[in-house]
Amino acid sequence: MTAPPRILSIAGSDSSGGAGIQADIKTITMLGGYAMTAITAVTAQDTTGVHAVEALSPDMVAAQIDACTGDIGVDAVKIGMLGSAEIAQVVAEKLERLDVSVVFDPVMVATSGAPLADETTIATFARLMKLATLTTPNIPELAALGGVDAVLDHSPAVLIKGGHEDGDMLVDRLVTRDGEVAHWEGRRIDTRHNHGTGCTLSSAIATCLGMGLTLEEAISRGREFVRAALEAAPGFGNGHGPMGHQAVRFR
Ligand code: PXL
Repeated sequence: MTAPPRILSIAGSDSSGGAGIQADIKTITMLGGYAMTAITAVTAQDTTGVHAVEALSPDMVAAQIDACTGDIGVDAVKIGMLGSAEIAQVVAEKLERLDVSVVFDPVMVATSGAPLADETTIATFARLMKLATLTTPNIPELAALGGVDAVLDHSPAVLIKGGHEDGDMLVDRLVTRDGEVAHWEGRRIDTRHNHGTGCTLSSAIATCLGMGLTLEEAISRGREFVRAALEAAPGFGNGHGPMGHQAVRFR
């Protein structure tokens, strides 16, 4: 048995289990990775919305990162919800000293529409994009970051996720400073149970990068994982329900 890739998710906790840290642990585990976490904030939420948010102290986030990197070690990192600008700065400080693949999901709002990052936190994203291997905005996030050229000023690669576009066929595009490198087209999976898709995709890509796959291979596999988990959504809750990570068997 070969050792699993060690994946660190730096993200917020979603009590309902569909997004955030919980989605990341399920994704990393189902893909054969070893999941570790640095929790930035705790949310009380269900499939209908976010009812309360409490960020941890920056020191506590730093201590979690140090504990993981110092003992077990890390092969790849996923960054999701940051909780505060101070936490974002501490995360950047820690990761700037690590030489591993980093997938940065610039989380701004929850699937339910609740804000998960304030203006001052979003202002720190340039520093995180700089250290990221890949930044994975959806269309509204890309607009808030100033468009693809603005993102590429900082991040070497951006995956523009087309899930918020209209129409039946959706396209995700991988763009670097050399232009579009690859794109993936897929038929829309028509479901309201799409909570946690962004978290799941970014942690799946991080896991695959940690296994040594190329960026394009990692994105392909990550997309397949998200689509399979969407198809397997159990239909829980009255709002945007969770995906079915537990049902995806790839190996
Ligand atoms: O998908 C964005 C996201 C990130 N992090 C947490 C979330 C969500 C969406 O609901 O709850 C903790």
